[in-house]
This record gives sequence, C-alpha cells and structure tokens, in this order.
Amino acid sequence: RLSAVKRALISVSDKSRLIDQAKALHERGVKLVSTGGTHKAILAAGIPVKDVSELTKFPEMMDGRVKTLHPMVHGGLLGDRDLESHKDAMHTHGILSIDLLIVNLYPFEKAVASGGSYEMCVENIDIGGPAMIRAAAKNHAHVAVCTDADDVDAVLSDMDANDGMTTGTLRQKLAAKTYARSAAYDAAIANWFASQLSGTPAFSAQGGTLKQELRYGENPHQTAAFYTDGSNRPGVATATQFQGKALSYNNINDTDAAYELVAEFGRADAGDKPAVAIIKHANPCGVAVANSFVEAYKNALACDPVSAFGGIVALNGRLDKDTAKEILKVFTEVVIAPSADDDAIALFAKKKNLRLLIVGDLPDPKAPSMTQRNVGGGILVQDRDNGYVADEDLKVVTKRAPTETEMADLRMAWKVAKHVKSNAIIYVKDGSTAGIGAGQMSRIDSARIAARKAVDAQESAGWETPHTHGCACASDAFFPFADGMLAAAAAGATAIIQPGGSIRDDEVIKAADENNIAMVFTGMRHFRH
Ligand code: 93A
Repeated sequence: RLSAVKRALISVSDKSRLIDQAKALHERGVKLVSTGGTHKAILAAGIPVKDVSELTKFPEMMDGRVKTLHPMVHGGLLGDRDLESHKDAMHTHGILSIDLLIVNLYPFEKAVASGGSYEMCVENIDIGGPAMIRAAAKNHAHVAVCTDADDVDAVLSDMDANDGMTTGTLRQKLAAKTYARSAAYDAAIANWFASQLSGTPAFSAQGGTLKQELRYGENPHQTAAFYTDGSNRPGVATATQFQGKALSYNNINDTDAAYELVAEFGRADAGDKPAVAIIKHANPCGVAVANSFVEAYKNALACDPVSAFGGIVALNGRLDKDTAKEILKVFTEVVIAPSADDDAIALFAKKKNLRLLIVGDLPDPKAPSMTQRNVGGGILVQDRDNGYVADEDLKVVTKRAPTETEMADLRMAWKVAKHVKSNAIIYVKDGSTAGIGAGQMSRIDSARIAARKAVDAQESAGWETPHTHGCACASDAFFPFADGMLAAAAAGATAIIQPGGSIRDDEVIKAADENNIAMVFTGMRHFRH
C-alpha cells in the first residue's frame, strides 16, 4: 500500500550524509522538521526546515534530554490515518502527521568502545530517539522510518519509483530493521551496565542489524544471515566488498579468522612488517611476516600450498599489484586488507569470482569485546581472547635461553597459536610458519601433523630439509607429558614457547634440557575451540 511523504522529521547524531539527503527530500517537496543540532546544520546549508520546538511549543531542555518527547511529535508519528477517532484527535490538538522519520541514535556503542567515562556513556543513552523510531515503526502502515543513511537512500528510490510515495513493503522492512536496531541498542546498554556492576559479561538478547541474507549456513540445508552488532569494530562486518560473488557463511567465518590473525602483527603502513595469513576452515594453513607483501604471501603459501587452494588471504596493510598477481596464481575465495592500490584492484577485476574486501582499518587485538555461542538450552558468554604476553612476562625455564632469532620466531609462533584451534602446535622459521597442527584431540598428534606438513612442504618445494629444522615451536597450552615436546624436538625445533603450569612441568623441562632446547613459559593459555 502506498503512503505519501509530505512531512519528515529528521534527528540525527551522525550527520555525515544529512545535507545531501535533506536536500533530496526538499527537492521532492517534503516539508522538513528537525531537532536542535540537525536543524542548525540543515538551515546552514540553506534548506528550509522547521525546528521541532515550533511544533511542540516547548524549548529543548535539560541539555537536549527532552526535545522530542511530546504528544505533538508522538501523535504525529503514531496517529492512524485510517481511523476517524485518531484523525479527530489530531485535528482537535493541531497535531501534524509525520510521514517519514529519519533518526540515528546517540552513539552509545561508540562511547563504550572508545573507553568513554561512566558519565559519558550514560549521557550517550538515547531516550527520545528510540521512542520515536519505535513509535514510527509501530505505525508502519503509514510511516516510513530510517535508522541509518542507507535506509534514506532506499526511501528516496522508493519515492521516485512511486510518484513520491513509499510502498508498504519497504515500510514493513524498515520497521523490522528498526526493532532489531532498538533491541541491539538496549542490549549494548544492558551489557555495559552489567559489566560495570560485576566485571563479568552479561547476556541480553542480541539484536543486531541485518547486513546480509545468506544463501545458506555452514551447509546448504541450514538457513543463515549476517548481522552487524553496532560496535563498528573494524572487521569483516564493516568491510566494503569491491567485487566477486556474495560472501557465504563459511567465507565470512574464515575471513574473520584471517583478518583477526593478521591484525596481531600490527599495521604495515604504520611501521610494522607486512604480514600475510592464509586460512582454510577457520585455521591458518600459512602465515608469514616479511619485508614485502609479495614475499610474505609466497612464504605463507609455501607452508601448505595444497591446503591454500580455495583459501582466504588476509594482509595487514595495503594490497599492491605484485602481491595481487601472486595471489591470482592460486584459486582463492576472498582477499581482505585494510586498503588496496588501484592497479591491484584492476588486476582482480578480471577474476570475477574472487571477492576483495577492504576494511579501511585493522582490528585492535587488545580491544575488549565479547563472544557468544549456543549450547543445548543455553548461551555461553565470555570476554574475547584479547590476552597479550609481553616480553617481560616470558620466563626462560631451561638452561639455555633462546637466541634473538629464536625469540623472534617464538613471538610469532605464539601470536599464530592464539588463532589456531586447539590443540595447536605451530612451527615457525625465519618469520614463516613451517608447519601448523590444528584441532587435534591430543597435543602429540598436533605436533606430528605439523611436522608432516613441513615435510610435505619440503617435498613440494624441493628444499633440502624441511623448514622445521632449527625452528621455534609454540603450543597453545602446556604439554601434559614430555612426549609432545619431544615430538617437536624430533621435528627439529630448537626453541619452544608454551604456557607452562602442568604438574609434569619438571619432566618437560628436564627433557628439553637434555635436548638442548630453549624453552619459555608465557603463563597464559590460548585455547580456541
Ligand atoms: O536526549 S534524548 O534522549 N531526548 C530526546 O527527546 C531526543 N530526541 C531526539 N535524545 C533525543 N534525540 C536524539 O538526538 C536523536 O536520536 C539523535 O541522535 C539526536 C539528534 O540531536 P541534534 O539534532 O540536536 O543533533
């Protein structure tokens, strides 16, 4: 059912697209009403707009806490245009109908994410905004409600296609999105409050905003969708897709694993070394840090070229043409990076199926956040693993201390270990993974698999020895027995990094000393399941 758009109320915190959109509405003959700051901005751009105070006959007060909470506003949003009694009420009280509402809320999630003070976070709890969007969404039979700038684009195209009116289908879609946004907003507030009180993460029904309907889930018989959580944390959910087919559920999951891993190595454009990770089934099959991206990519690929087929590639800096050329030699599903050179983008454009995701920024591995997973009849909630081991936290437990070269590889292996499913054993030599053993039920199996991978890599590249000879080894959790450590030693590891803390630590240390292995304890575990 079509509904005319004669009057729009605009009240937005994020004003980045305000002027263009206000102008577009004005050009379509829509009368504009607006709140304090938004009103000022529209007026300054020379577009006619009324202040909401003219409607309410009340000034904005209490530092803006009360600006739209008034029957003149809520009556205009909620009045059912089909009901005589509602029309009478509007007429009697001089309430003007509002056909389009454009609101984006006080940035509460951003205030929390940026480490704002308690008072600042509280002040960023929007009251009038959620009240208005919920009212307008309830009355979606007549009113269209936009909770972000993309929605306004959708309304404008809808109006252009329908003689200045909006369609019922679009209004209903926008209403659904509105309640999801309002639920996510309140969930963020509830979680923040709970964490202030107890320091433990609280669960409250996550809303989220639908970003993408997915063709299917992990398997074709499962339905799936992708939501943003409102945090704006840089990552796969905030990325811009330059080309390629729509991402699948597994693509998104793997791309996330790839990008979070590569972020451990800092920003290449801020002085850190270029790092590349290649991911398959949420585990890395090769990671390398080098002096250039092309070198890092080649080294990462060499670790396990067989598994890299159909993989996801992540970079911690700007994708260049040389690297893009190398990546194109291997069938790759997704490439994700903070940015990309134009000639790299142009090169990829020839491979229609390859997806290129540009994020703009890297996630901060140390940033606090939460993770959730469903279990039978319940939900497990925890802080995300933002644990970090500084050099001064490392304890050398063997007679021999690691050399500087070994130490550099140990640090790298430990970073990778955090992103490999448990039990995780990682061998690193000269800034490149030499073998990765992931997701085994016994640690010794992971150590053996990682060694086997290194031999496979040796055979496929024609090296004289596998790169595990003289390598560093990381174990995501302690060795319960000496056998896992000895398997690493047998593969050629000369230095080991592990949390320590087993009742048999003495046995493990003794066996390390007997094999002239340098071992350091982190005191921190990185299980990942
Ligand atoms: O402080 S509020 O909760 N009280 C209100 O009555 C109210 N009405 C709109 N915040 C309120 N808003 C919010 O103000 C909107 O959701 C929007 O985020 C912001 C726009 O303010 P301004 O136009 O003054 O920049």
